[in-house]
Amino acid sequence: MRVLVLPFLVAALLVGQAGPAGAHFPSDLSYPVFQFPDGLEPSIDGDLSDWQMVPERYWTGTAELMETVRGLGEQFDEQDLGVRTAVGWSHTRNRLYFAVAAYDDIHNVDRGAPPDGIWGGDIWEIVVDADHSGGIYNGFSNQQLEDRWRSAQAQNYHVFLPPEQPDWTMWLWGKGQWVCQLPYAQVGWQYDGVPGGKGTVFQEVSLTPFDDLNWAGPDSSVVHQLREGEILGISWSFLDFDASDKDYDGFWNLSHATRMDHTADLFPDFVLQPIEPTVTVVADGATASPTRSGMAPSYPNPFNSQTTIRYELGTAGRVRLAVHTATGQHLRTLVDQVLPAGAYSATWDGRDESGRVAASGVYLCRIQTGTFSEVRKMVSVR
Ligand SMILES: [Ca+2]
Ligand SMILES: [Ca+2]
Ligand SMILES: [Ca+2]
Ligand SMILES: [Ca+2]
Repeated sequence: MRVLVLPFLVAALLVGQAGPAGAHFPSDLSYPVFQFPDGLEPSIDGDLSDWQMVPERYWTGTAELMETVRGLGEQFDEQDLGVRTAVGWSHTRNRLYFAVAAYDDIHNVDRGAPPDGIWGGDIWEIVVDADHSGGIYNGFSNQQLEDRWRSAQAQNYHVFLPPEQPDWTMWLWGKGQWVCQLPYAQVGWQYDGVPGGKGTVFQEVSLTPFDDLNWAGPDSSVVHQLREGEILGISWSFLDFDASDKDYDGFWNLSHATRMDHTADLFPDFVLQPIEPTVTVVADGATASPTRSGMAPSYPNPFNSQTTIRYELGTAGRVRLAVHTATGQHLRTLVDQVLPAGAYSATWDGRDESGRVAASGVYLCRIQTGTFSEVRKMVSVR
């Protein structure tokens, strides 16, 4: 971890250079950012079903956080605050996506009308340093520097969990509030509890990455172009207020350093991943995309050890492919995930969910998507 000396940083900024990339924190650790294929980017509505395709290794939780204000350290209590988070990106749309499911025992007590009333409410702070410049982005020595350079090297977004007022969902620390709205940013959320009670907030955020953010507006700012394989500095904090609006019940942050709210050198590294093989289209032709959905007869059929089921999706969506007995009893799920349009295959080895070999006989393979379903017979001969 490196703490920059302010005069040096200001000098670097004034000649138009980024600050040196810091040794990010914690060191020797990076997090993956899931690449959403074209057409499968999440809808920012608080419904996290479009994140089901994101494999487990992309998810982080309460255990990765450190409480740094009250002194709890790693002594988290998921009955007080329990979170599950993931980050995604889209090459075509040049956007970052964040998802959280946050359980809290006392969620978002109404402290009054915004903007003053937001303080003392539960907040998810997301900080982004897209070009990995590091550097100070808040707390400059005079107002002129503060006006220009706050949020320039990195952006500190406050996302309310959940917002007390529907039109007050996100706030940028600094003057550049224009980035908190479409087309630059969007917040969507759902909450299964009542304000002041316990419950889980499901929230999605999309953000535009910046090399330089100028509060004056987009014309004097520089959008960062996301590239596969590059490292971004990203962190977040969960500011949990419960009974009191004066004291944090917990200030939990991924960076493990409270001063990440001033210095982008303290952000963890996030690496933009290629598209996962599990969501890649197994296309018969290089650019072929089927226009109709359907399932072919399994082959071989009858079969002895295994049989292959080929199916095509005309549109992207959730697919369930399962084997049932002749009387309709569920035996085995072969596929249950969101897939892009394309041609696929799945194999059934004649075993049930617990690995037991099913007896010889007739079985049914059923495919179901949002728009069609089909059933085909398979005969097992042992
Ligand atoms: Ca969604
Ligand atoms: Ca709490
Ligand atoms: Ca930066
Ligand atoms: Ca709370």
